[in-house]
Amino acid sequence: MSDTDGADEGHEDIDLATLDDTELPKQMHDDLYDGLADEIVEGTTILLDRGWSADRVLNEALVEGMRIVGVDFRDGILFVPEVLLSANAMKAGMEILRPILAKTGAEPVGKMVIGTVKGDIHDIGKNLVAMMLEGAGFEVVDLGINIDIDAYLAALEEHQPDILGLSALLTTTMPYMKLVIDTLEEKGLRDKYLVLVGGAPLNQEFGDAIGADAYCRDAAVAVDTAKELIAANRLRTAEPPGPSARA
Ligand code: B1M
Repeated sequence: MSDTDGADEGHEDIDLATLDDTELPKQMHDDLYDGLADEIVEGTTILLDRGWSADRVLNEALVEGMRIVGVDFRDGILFVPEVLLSANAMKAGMEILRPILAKTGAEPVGKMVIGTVKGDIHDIGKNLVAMMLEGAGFEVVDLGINIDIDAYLAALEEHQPDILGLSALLTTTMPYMKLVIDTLEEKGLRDKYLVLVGGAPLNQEFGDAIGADAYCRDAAVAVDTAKELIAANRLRTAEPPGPSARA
Protein backbone atom coordinates (compact mmCIF):
# COMPACT_ATOMS: atom_id res chain seq x y z
CA MET A 1 0.00 0.00 0.00
CA SER A 2 1.26 3.52 -0.72
CA ASP A 3 1.50 6.21 1.93
CA THR A 4 -1.64 7.80 0.56
CA ASP A 5 -3.74 4.70 0.61
CA GLY A 6 -5.79 6.01 3.48
CA ALA A 7 -6.34 5.65 7.13
CA ASP A 8 -7.33 1.98 7.06
CA GLU A 9 -3.74 0.83 6.57
CA GLY A 10 -2.72 -1.69 9.19
CA HIS A 11 -6.17 -1.78 10.74
CA GLU A 12 -7.33 -5.28 11.55
CA ASP A 13 -11.02 -5.90 11.23
CA ILE A 14 -12.41 -5.75 14.74
CA ASP A 15 -16.08 -6.31 15.41
CA LEU A 16 -16.72 -3.28 17.62
CA ALA A 17 -20.02 -4.70 18.86
CA THR A 18 -18.18 -7.56 20.59
CA LEU A 19 -16.11 -5.16 22.74
CA ASP A 20 -17.34 -4.36 26.23
CA ASP A 21 -17.84 -0.91 27.70
CA THR A 22 -14.21 -0.67 28.80
CA GLU A 23 -12.64 -2.02 25.60
CA LEU A 24 -14.82 -0.17 23.10
CA PRO A 25 -13.90 3.40 24.14
CA LYS A 26 -10.22 2.34 24.13
CA GLN A 27 -10.61 0.92 20.64
CA MET A 28 -12.29 4.18 19.62
CA HIS A 29 -9.26 6.12 20.90
CA ASP A 30 -7.14 3.97 18.56
CA ASP A 31 -9.59 4.44 15.70
CA LEU A 32 -9.63 8.19 16.23
CA TYR A 33 -5.85 8.14 16.27
CA ASP A 34 -5.92 6.25 12.96
CA GLY A 35 -8.53 8.62 11.51
CA LEU A 36 -11.14 5.92 10.94
CA ALA A 37 -14.36 7.92 10.62
CA ASP A 38 -16.62 4.93 9.83
CA GLU A 39 -15.44 3.07 12.91
CA ILE A 40 -15.97 6.16 15.06
CA VAL A 41 -19.52 6.49 13.77
CA GLU A 42 -20.12 2.80 14.46
CA GLY A 43 -18.59 2.93 17.95
CA THR A 44 -20.54 6.06 18.83
CA THR A 45 -23.78 4.43 17.70
CA ILE A 46 -23.07 1.24 19.64
CA LEU A 47 -22.38 3.12 22.87
CA LEU A 48 -25.57 5.18 22.48
CA ASP A 49 -27.53 1.98 21.81
CA ARG A 50 -26.09 0.57 25.03
CA GLY A 51 -27.61 3.46 26.92
CA TRP A 52 -24.55 5.71 27.28
CA SER A 53 -25.50 9.38 27.43
CA ALA A 54 -24.29 11.58 24.58
CA ASP A 55 -22.17 13.51 27.11
CA ARG A 56 -20.43 10.35 28.25
CA VAL A 57 -19.70 9.15 24.71
CA LEU A 58 -18.39 12.60 23.86
CA ASN A 59 -16.07 12.87 26.84
CA GLU A 60 -14.89 9.30 27.40
CA ALA A 61 -14.64 8.12 23.79
CA LEU A 62 -14.14 11.17 21.57
CA VAL A 63 -12.59 14.02 23.58
CA GLU A 64 -10.23 11.64 25.40
CA GLY A 65 -9.19 10.14 22.03
CA MET A 66 -8.48 13.59 20.66
CA ARG A 67 -6.43 14.41 23.76
CA ILE A 68 -4.17 11.46 22.99
CA VAL A 69 -3.85 12.64 19.36
CA GLY A 70 -2.89 16.08 20.67
CA VAL A 71 -0.08 14.69 22.81
CA ASP A 72 1.51 12.84 19.88
CA PHE A 73 0.98 15.83 17.60
CA ARG A 74 2.85 17.96 20.12
CA ASP A 75 5.64 15.41 20.37
CA GLY A 76 6.12 15.20 16.62
CA ILE A 77 4.83 11.63 16.33
CA LEU A 78 1.73 12.66 14.37
CA PHE A 79 1.70 15.30 11.63
CA VAL A 80 -0.92 17.62 10.15
CA PRO A 81 -2.35 15.21 7.50
CA GLU A 82 -2.82 12.48 10.12
CA VAL A 83 -4.32 14.87 12.63
CA LEU A 84 -6.71 16.13 9.96
CA LEU A 85 -7.96 12.57 9.51
CA SER A 86 -8.41 12.28 13.28
CA ALA A 87 -10.28 15.58 13.28
CA ASN A 88 -12.57 14.34 10.52
CA ALA A 89 -13.25 11.14 12.43
CA MET A 90 -14.00 13.18 15.57
CA LYS A 91 -16.41 15.36 13.60
CA ALA A 92 -18.15 12.27 12.18
CA GLY A 93 -18.79 11.08 15.75
CA MET A 94 -19.92 14.54 16.83
CA GLU A 95 -22.45 14.61 13.99
CA ILE A 96 -24.15 11.56 15.51
CA LEU A 97 -24.26 13.28 18.89
CA ARG A 98 -25.31 16.70 17.60
CA PRO A 99 -29.08 16.07 17.38
CA ILE A 100 -29.11 14.49 20.84
CA LEU A 101 -27.10 17.27 22.46
CA ALA A 102 -29.13 19.93 20.67
CA LYS A 103 -32.56 18.46 21.47
CA THR A 104 -34.62 21.23 23.04
CA GLY A 105 -38.06 22.52 22.28
CA ALA A 106 -37.87 25.45 24.68
CA GLU A 107 -37.64 29.15 23.93
CA PRO A 108 -34.01 30.20 23.47
CA VAL A 109 -32.49 31.14 26.83
CA GLY A 110 -30.11 33.49 25.05
CA LYS A 111 -28.23 34.05 21.84
CA MET A 112 -24.53 33.65 21.14
CA VAL A 113 -22.42 34.54 18.13
CA ILE A 114 -19.30 32.40 18.14
CA GLY A 115 -16.26 32.00 15.91
CA THR A 116 -12.61 30.98 15.88
CA VAL A 117 -10.42 34.05 15.56
CA LYS A 118 -8.44 35.18 12.53
CA GLY A 119 -5.42 33.06 11.69
CA ASP A 120 -6.84 30.01 13.44
CA ILE A 121 -8.62 27.14 11.71
CA HIS A 122 -9.23 24.86 14.72
CA ASP A 123 -12.95 24.33 15.05
CA ILE A 124 -13.66 21.10 16.92
CA GLY A 125 -13.78 22.69 20.37
CA LYS A 126 -15.74 25.67 19.10
CA ASN A 127 -18.23 23.33 17.40
CA LEU A 128 -18.59 21.42 20.63
CA VAL A 129 -19.28 24.61 22.56
CA ALA A 130 -21.89 25.60 19.96
CA MET A 131 -23.51 22.17 20.15
CA MET A 132 -23.66 22.10 23.94
CA LEU A 133 -25.08 25.62 24.05
CA GLU A 134 -27.76 24.64 21.55
CA GLY A 135 -28.48 21.63 23.73
CA ALA A 136 -28.90 23.96 26.70
CA GLY A 137 -31.46 26.03 24.80
CA PHE A 138 -29.32 28.79 23.33
CA GLU A 139 -29.65 30.10 19.81
CA VAL A 140 -26.15 29.92 18.35
CA VAL A 141 -24.83 31.70 15.29
CA ASP A 142 -21.61 29.94 14.34
CA LEU A 143 -19.43 32.12 12.12
CA GLY A 144 -16.85 29.37 11.56
CA ILE A 145 -13.08 29.75 11.53
CA ASN A 146 -10.52 32.44 10.73
CA ILE A 147 -12.93 35.25 11.65
CA ASP A 148 -11.68 38.81 11.47
CA ILE A 149 -12.88 41.78 13.47
CA ASP A 150 -15.11 43.13 10.70
CA ALA A 151 -16.91 39.80 10.40
CA TYR A 152 -17.49 39.68 14.17
CA LEU A 153 -18.79 43.25 14.17
CA ALA A 154 -21.10 42.58 11.21
CA ALA A 155 -22.50 39.48 12.92
CA LEU A 156 -23.07 41.33 16.20
CA GLU A 157 -24.90 44.07 14.33
CA GLU A 158 -27.01 41.58 12.38
CA HIS A 159 -27.85 39.09 15.13
CA GLN A 160 -27.81 41.27 18.27
CA PRO A 161 -26.74 38.37 20.54
CA ASP A 162 -26.37 38.42 24.31
CA ILE A 163 -22.93 36.88 24.04
CA LEU A 164 -19.92 36.91 21.77
CA GLY A 165 -17.85 33.72 22.01
CA LEU A 166 -14.25 33.71 20.82
CA SER A 167 -12.19 30.57 20.34
CA ALA A 168 -8.42 30.30 19.81
CA LEU A 169 -6.22 27.21 19.89
CA LEU A 170 -2.87 28.76 19.06
CA THR A 171 -0.70 30.92 21.25
CA THR A 172 -0.14 33.05 18.13
CA THR A 173 -3.86 33.73 17.64
CA MET A 174 -4.79 34.35 21.28
CA PRO A 175 -3.77 38.05 21.07
CA TYR A 176 -6.38 38.55 18.35
CA MET A 177 -9.02 38.07 21.02
CA LYS A 178 -7.76 41.19 22.74
CA LEU A 179 -7.94 43.08 19.44
CA VAL A 180 -11.59 42.12 19.08
CA ILE A 181 -12.40 43.18 22.64
CA ASP A 182 -10.45 46.43 22.29
CA THR A 183 -12.30 47.21 19.07
CA LEU A 184 -15.65 46.67 20.80
CA GLU A 185 -14.44 49.08 23.48
CA GLU A 186 -13.32 51.70 20.95
CA LYS A 187 -16.65 51.54 19.16
CA GLY A 188 -18.59 51.93 22.41
CA LEU A 189 -20.06 48.43 22.01
CA ARG A 190 -18.28 46.61 24.81
CA ASP A 191 -21.11 46.94 27.34
CA LYS A 192 -23.69 45.65 24.87
CA TYR A 193 -22.30 42.12 24.80
CA LEU A 194 -20.92 39.57 27.20
CA VAL A 195 -17.65 38.23 25.83
CA LEU A 196 -16.67 34.64 26.63
CA VAL A 197 -13.33 33.25 25.51
CA GLY A 198 -12.00 29.71 25.36
CA GLY A 199 -9.45 27.41 23.80
CA ALA A 200 -6.78 25.02 25.03
CA PRO A 201 -3.89 27.50 25.49
CA LEU A 202 -5.97 30.08 27.39
CA ASN A 203 -6.37 30.43 31.13
CA GLN A 204 -8.24 32.57 33.60
CA GLU A 205 -5.37 35.03 33.88
CA PHE A 206 -5.36 35.61 30.12
CA GLY A 207 -9.14 36.01 30.07
CA ASP A 208 -8.89 38.64 32.80
CA ALA A 209 -5.96 40.41 31.15
CA ILE A 210 -7.77 40.91 27.84
CA GLY A 211 -10.97 42.10 29.50
CA ALA A 212 -13.23 39.15 28.71
CA ASP A 213 -16.29 38.64 30.89
CA ALA A 214 -15.25 35.04 31.40
CA TYR A 215 -12.76 32.40 30.40
CA CYS A 216 -14.38 28.99 29.83
CA ARG A 217 -12.21 25.92 30.29
CA ASP A 218 -14.52 23.64 28.35
CA ALA A 219 -17.92 23.41 26.71
CA ALA A 220 -19.74 22.50 29.92
CA VAL A 221 -18.24 25.51 31.70
CA ALA A 222 -19.21 27.67 28.70
CA VAL A 223 -22.84 26.58 29.07
CA ASP A 224 -22.93 27.23 32.84
CA THR A 225 -21.12 30.54 32.50
CA ALA A 226 -23.36 31.72 29.67
CA LYS A 227 -26.46 30.91 31.71
CA GLU A 228 -25.13 32.56 34.87
CA LEU A 229 -23.99 35.75 33.17
CA ILE A 230 -27.20 36.16 31.20
CA ALA A 231 -29.28 35.62 34.34
CA ALA A 232 -27.16 38.17 36.24
CA ASN A 233 -27.48 40.66 33.38
CA ARG A 234 -31.24 40.26 33.23
CA LEU A 235 -31.53 40.68 36.98
CA ARG A 236 -29.44 43.86 36.79
CA THR A 237 -31.54 45.39 34.01
CA ALA A 238 -34.78 44.38 35.76
CA GLU A 239 -33.74 45.97 39.08
CA PRO A 240 -35.78 49.02 40.10
CA PRO A 241 -33.94 52.35 40.08
CA GLY A 242 -31.97 53.35 43.23
CA PRO A 243 -33.60 54.67 46.48
CA SER A 244 -33.57 58.38 45.45
CA ALA A 245 -35.43 57.65 42.23
CA ARG A 246 -37.97 55.59 44.14
CA ALA A 247 -38.70 58.27 46.76
CO1 B1M B 1 -3.43 22.08 15.67
N1 B1M B 1 -2.37 22.67 17.20
N2 B1M B 1 -2.26 23.07 14.47
N3 B1M B 1 -4.44 21.23 14.26
N4 B1M B 1 -4.18 20.95 16.95
C1 B1M B 1 -2.86 22.32 18.52
C2 B1M B 1 -3.79 23.39 19.07
C3 B1M B 1 -1.51 22.17 19.35
C4 B1M B 1 -1.69 22.42 20.87
C5 B1M B 1 -0.92 20.78 19.08
C6 B1M B 1 0.31 20.51 19.88
O1 B1M B 1 1.36 21.01 19.56
N5 B1M B 1 0.15 19.72 20.91
C7 B1M B 1 -0.62 23.21 18.64
C8 B1M B 1 -0.66 24.62 19.19
C9 B1M B 1 0.59 24.99 19.94
C10 B1M B 1 0.55 26.38 20.43
O2 B1M B 1 0.02 27.28 19.86
N6 B1M B 1 1.17 26.55 21.56
C11 B1M B 1 -1.16 23.15 17.23
C12 B1M B 1 -0.44 23.59 16.08
C13 B1M B 1 0.98 24.04 16.30
C14 B1M B 1 -1.02 23.60 14.80
C15 B1M B 1 -0.38 24.08 13.49
C16 B1M B 1 0.41 25.40 13.59
C17 B1M B 1 0.47 22.92 12.97
C18 B1M B 1 1.25 23.21 11.71
O3 B1M B 1 0.70 23.60 10.72
N7 B1M B 1 2.52 23.00 11.83
C19 B1M B 1 -1.61 24.24 12.57
C20 B1M B 1 -2.23 25.64 12.69
C21 B1M B 1 -3.35 25.87 11.69
C22 B1M B 1 -4.08 27.16 11.97
O4 B1M B 1 -4.99 27.19 12.78
N8 B1M B 1 -3.68 28.25 11.34
C23 B1M B 1 -2.52 23.23 13.16
C24 B1M B 1 -3.47 22.50 12.42
C25 B1M B 1 -4.31 21.55 12.95
C26 B1M B 1 -5.20 20.67 12.10
C27 B1M B 1 -5.81 21.39 10.90
C28 B1M B 1 -4.40 19.49 11.63
C29 B1M B 1 -6.24 20.16 13.16
C30 B1M B 1 -7.49 21.07 13.29
C31 B1M B 1 -8.69 20.45 12.64
C32 B1M B 1 -9.96 21.16 13.06
O5 B1M B 1 -10.09 21.75 14.10
N9 B1M B 1 -10.90 21.10 12.17
C33 B1M B 1 -5.46 20.35 14.46
C34 B1M B 1 -5.80 19.71 15.68
C35 B1M B 1 -6.92 18.70 15.62
C36 B1M B 1 -5.14 19.99 16.89
C37 B1M B 1 -5.26 19.28 18.26
C38 B1M B 1 -4.54 17.96 18.13
C39 B1M B 1 -6.64 19.02 18.80
C40 B1M B 1 -7.54 20.24 18.94
C41 B1M B 1 -8.90 19.76 19.28
O6 B1M B 1 -9.75 19.65 18.41
N10 B1M B 1 -9.12 19.39 20.56
C42 B1M B 1 -4.53 20.32 19.21
C43 B1M B 1 -3.89 19.67 20.41
C44 B1M B 1 -4.71 19.89 21.68
O7 B1M B 1 -5.43 20.86 21.82
N11 B1M B 1 -4.57 18.99 22.58
C45 B1M B 1 -3.75 21.12 18.27
C46 B1M B 1 -10.37 18.79 21.02
C47 B1M B 1 -11.34 19.90 21.45
C48 B1M B 1 -12.61 19.25 21.97
O8 B1M B 1 -10.75 20.64 22.49
O9 B1M B 1 -10.29 22.61 20.98
O10 B1M B 1 -9.41 22.58 23.36
P1 B1M B 1 -10.45 22.22 22.40
O11 B1M B 1 -11.82 22.86 22.88
C49 B1M B 1 -12.32 22.77 24.21
C50 B1M B 1 -11.85 23.91 25.11
O12 B1M B 1 -10.62 24.48 24.74
C51 B1M B 1 -12.99 24.88 25.13
O13 B1M B 1 -14.11 24.01 25.02
C52 B1M B 1 -13.81 22.98 24.08
C53 B1M B 1 -14.65 21.77 24.33
O14 B1M B 1 -14.61 21.32 25.65
N12 B1M B 1 -13.14 25.89 24.10
C54 B1M B 1 -13.97 26.96 24.28
C55 B1M B 1 -12.63 25.98 22.87
N13 B1M B 1 -13.08 27.07 22.23
C56 B1M B 1 -13.92 27.68 23.08
C57 B1M B 1 -14.66 28.86 22.92
C58 B1M B 1 -15.45 29.27 23.96
C59 B1M B 1 -15.50 28.54 25.16
C60 B1M B 1 -14.75 27.38 25.34
O15 B1M B 1 -16.16 30.40 23.76
C61 B1M B 1 -17.11 30.76 24.63
